[in-house]
Amino acid sequence: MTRMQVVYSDDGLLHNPLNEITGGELQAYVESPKRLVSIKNFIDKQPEFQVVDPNDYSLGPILDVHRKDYIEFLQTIYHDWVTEGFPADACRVETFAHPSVVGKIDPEIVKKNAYLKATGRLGYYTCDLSVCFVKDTWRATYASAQIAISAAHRLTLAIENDGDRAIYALCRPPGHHSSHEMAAGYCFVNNAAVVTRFLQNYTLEDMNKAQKPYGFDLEAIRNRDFSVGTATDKKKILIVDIDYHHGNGTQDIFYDDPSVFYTSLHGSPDYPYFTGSAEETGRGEGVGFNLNVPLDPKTTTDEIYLDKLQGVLNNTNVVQFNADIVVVSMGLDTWHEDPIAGMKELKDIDTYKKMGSLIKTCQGSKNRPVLFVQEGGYTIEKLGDLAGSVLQGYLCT
Ligand code: OKS
Ligand code: ZN
Repeated sequence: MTRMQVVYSDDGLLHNPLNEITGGELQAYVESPKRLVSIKNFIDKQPEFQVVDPNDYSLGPILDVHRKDYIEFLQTIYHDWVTEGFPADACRVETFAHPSVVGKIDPEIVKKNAYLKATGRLGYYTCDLSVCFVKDTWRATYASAQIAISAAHRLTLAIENDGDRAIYALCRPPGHHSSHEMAAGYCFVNNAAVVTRFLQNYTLEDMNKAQKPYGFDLEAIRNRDFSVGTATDKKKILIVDIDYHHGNGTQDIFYDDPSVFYTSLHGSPDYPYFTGSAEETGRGEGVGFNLNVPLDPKTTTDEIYLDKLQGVLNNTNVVQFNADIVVVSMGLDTWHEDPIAGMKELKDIDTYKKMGSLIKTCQGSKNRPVLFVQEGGYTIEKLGDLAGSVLQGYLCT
């Protein structure tokens, strides 16, 4: 295999908050549209990548992961915030639904209380000060998810026709911190989780039927019947999260589920602070299907990182799981120069090629389909090179 499709839309650029509160201070919003532009420019110059438009699968696949009231919140909060007289460029949380405040109260009552004010809803559904809504945040979030879903559909088609075995969803905002009813860490909809359920729930026929031309229209979406997958042979999905941060949202969504194996290598201690330890191995039927590898950001070299990644891919439980499809949460913020993250001793661009190569050869198979989903990464000028290296590493192996 020598080429790869890249699903992309300019709608991802529409989410452009001015700033966030980090380290106690107002700073420029790190998860900027420039990230997408940088990767897209790089991809456009490489002949092996073919950029394609997304299609529209409406809210059906998104609602297989996220609660309906949460998705409605994402669609309406900015408007309600502005209507209440708050500033148009800074729709974000200020009061949190901490367990000590709400833990003993019937959740339905808590939600009813939260709904009385926009600030209450922000506290209920969001989790930190990196989350900021602007006028078109929902539009960009919707595009991001549709890009990922479109990539899953294209990959499924290709598998059926003996075509490409990998595809790249070039999307933002990212997703892996977002859970069923929570936005966090620049994430609103968990794209990796949505494609995982889409691949499990939808037959190729379901996907073909659900597919409409992309053209975002909020009212049309509100009035549409949402598709439902009818697959009976639930595929086993391995999620490999190589973003610098722990994907707490993805872990949470699949924590009880033995049909999805979530594994993550991440810097620790660091954001999201409360999750990501090796002791988190799953719950109930999901025990043994969650694997966290926390790494020291100061001492993890290129060599150590690759060794740990290989260890994850060859882990006994992962090998035994024998996934049908691999979803890679591809963050690029492990790079040593990353302004908010970075393994300080991870400095060799070839390491990213080798990551792609390891993902291809994982578990002795060169043929397991792989869906790369873009997550974090903030060294704007370097992002194209980093993303391209992982993908080229995959292609050249
Ligand atoms: C707030 C930082 C919050 C988000 C950091 C993580 C974003 C990311 N000061 N996740 O993968 O890249
Ligand atoms: Zn990250």
